[in-house]
Amino acid sequence: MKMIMHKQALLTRAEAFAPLAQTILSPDFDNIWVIAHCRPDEDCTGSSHGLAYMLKKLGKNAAVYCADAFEAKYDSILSPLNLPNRDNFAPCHFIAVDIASTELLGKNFPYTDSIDMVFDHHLKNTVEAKQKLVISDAAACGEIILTLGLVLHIEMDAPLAHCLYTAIAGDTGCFRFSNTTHLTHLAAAYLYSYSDPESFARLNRIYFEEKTKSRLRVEGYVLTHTGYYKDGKIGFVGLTKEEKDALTSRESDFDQLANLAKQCSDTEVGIVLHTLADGSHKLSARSNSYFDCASFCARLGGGGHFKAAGSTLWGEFSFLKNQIIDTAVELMEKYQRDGIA
Ligand SMILES: [Mn+2]
Repeated sequence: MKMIMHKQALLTRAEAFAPLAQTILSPDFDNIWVIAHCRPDEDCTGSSHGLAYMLKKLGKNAAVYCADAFEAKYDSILSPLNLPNRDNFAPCHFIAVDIASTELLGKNFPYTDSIDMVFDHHLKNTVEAKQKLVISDAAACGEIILTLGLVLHIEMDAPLAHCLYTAIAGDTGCFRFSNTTHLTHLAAAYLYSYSDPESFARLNRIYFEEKTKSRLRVEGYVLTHTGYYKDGKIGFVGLTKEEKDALTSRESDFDQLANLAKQCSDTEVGIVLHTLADGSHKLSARSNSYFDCASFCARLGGGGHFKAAGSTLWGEFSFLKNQIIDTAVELMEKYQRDGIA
């Protein structure tokens, strides 16, 4: 009875899925690459593999494409899916998942103009495709893929539940962020009924607790080097290529650092700038309540969500650092003038 209620609630968005589901079910729609964005996170990893697995259940040839490798922490959810390698067949159709803009397809992606379908939850999705479904109040793309599975009458099982749970837990910071809604919890409750609590607890431990020694070194650096501005409301930390190299060579150890730069109880927004191997600089901003990270990053050539946004910048590090801090301070002063901050 409870599961039926959850299923019905999860189908409240179902109408919008019909045209895309119809395309997917067409026999001509086969040999599909499901594309995850470069530098894949939990949401796009779980959503893309979950969707490819669903397509496999429909008897289709489907594989996941990603410009970058998936981290070892995903092995336990990905290997039970037994998906074919993308090099095993020539792709005819392309579905982009959790990809807000074409740059996220990765450099040298040869099929940018051939995207058939987009499933996403980023408000400003600029990927061109024949069919698009963007549900911006979905906390994770995993919620959208779950509903797609229900619309397509895909049989849920533990491997699929683990994939979609990974996606949803990932983008909500394990159900802590304010993008988490009652539908997010219903989706999780639905997925929980297809596996055991121990498995989900293990995934939570892997994604949210376990850290490598090198990651702990990076976190230690961020916590001790964050500079505070505007009465501590802005936390900023920058890591040049040299500073990063002294800590670790693993690029993934530098993901999601902006949350650490706002851990101080006075701090509204955490901002991180660090240099990537190609010489570009990655800017990330995460806020607690009123600081609009999307418009902040838009002023610096990027974009994203209200409380989580980013940009890729080119130029001299210290010049960019000053520009970023000035922009954040300017915005914070506006919030103070408006009585928001
Ligand atoms: Mn996402």
